[in-house]
Amino acid sequence: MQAADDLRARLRDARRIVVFTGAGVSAESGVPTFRDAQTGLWSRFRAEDLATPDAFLRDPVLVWKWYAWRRQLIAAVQPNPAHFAIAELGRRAPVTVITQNVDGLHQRAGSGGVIELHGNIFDTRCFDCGRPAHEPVSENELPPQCAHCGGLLRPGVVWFGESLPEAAWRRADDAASHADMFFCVGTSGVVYPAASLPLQAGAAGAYLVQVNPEPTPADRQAQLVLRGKAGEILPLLFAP
Ligand code: BJW
Ligand code: ZN
Repeated sequence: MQAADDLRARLRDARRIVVFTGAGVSAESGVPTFRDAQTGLWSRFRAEDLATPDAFLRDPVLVWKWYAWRRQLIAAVQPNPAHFAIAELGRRAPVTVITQNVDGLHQRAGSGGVIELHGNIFDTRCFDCGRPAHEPVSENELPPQCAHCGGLLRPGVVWFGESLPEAAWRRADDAASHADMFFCVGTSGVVYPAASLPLQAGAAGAYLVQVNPEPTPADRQAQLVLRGKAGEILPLLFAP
């Protein structure tokens, strides 16, 4: 109770709040996480077979089938109470949402200015010339081709070994180093450079809050570790 009151007071006084999210924030919407032992995507598929440029060049149809399946799944789900609580906090307070998620659920819940570190699964661009493609990708004509250069089209996400979008990374880096409160929600904290943001915010003096049912490497740096589901904890934490 004391901790909850203390947190509410900090939230009221905070001038720069960052909410940094990972796959766990969308788990309660029905989007599989990556690394959860039973339900995570990597328990059924190997990351290196699907989420690297080499994997794509080796078998673009296989990779596209995986993304087409996930696009369909994500289009059919709804934001959950965690997304809505974050959007609601953003209407009352100076919040920057930084997400590793590619599902667009924060935006659908009403958050503005969301920084997408790993792209968006619904974007498509050319692997060769980089131009965006706006036509829907048909599952019957895989792999899709670029109308400009004939190269292969790819999903607009960041794979292992690729750099993060420069502008998004700059904004995230700036927000983390100037935050006075930093909420780290539903991420295993093992994928870099994203995983460095909470550590960087903590080192710069932010009050670091960790929300996750499981332990994570960033727990040691956190002032407050809340073990539980984002969809249950955030609506309580961010209630007006
Ligand atoms: C709940 C919950 C509930 C469940 N409520 N919580 C050593 C040092 C630094 C870097 C490296 C290194 N070795 C290798 C690297 C590079 C690599 C990396 O970090 N690898 C590590 C795995 C070791 N990083 C990169 O390659 C990045 N680029 C880069 O470094 O560029 C520089 C460079 C250039 C050239 C060569 C080398 C370097 C790019 C990383 C791109 C990540 N891409 C993915 C796929 C996106 C596309 C797609 O969706 O298909 O991004 S991988 C995947 O992991 C996805 C996620 O955004 C990301 C993070 O996962 P996240 O969100 O944390 O999910 P999970 O599943 O891991 O965790 C879920 C959590 O939720 C768990 O903790 C649960 O407990 C919790 N949870 N239910 C709250 N209800
Ligand atoms: Zn092209």
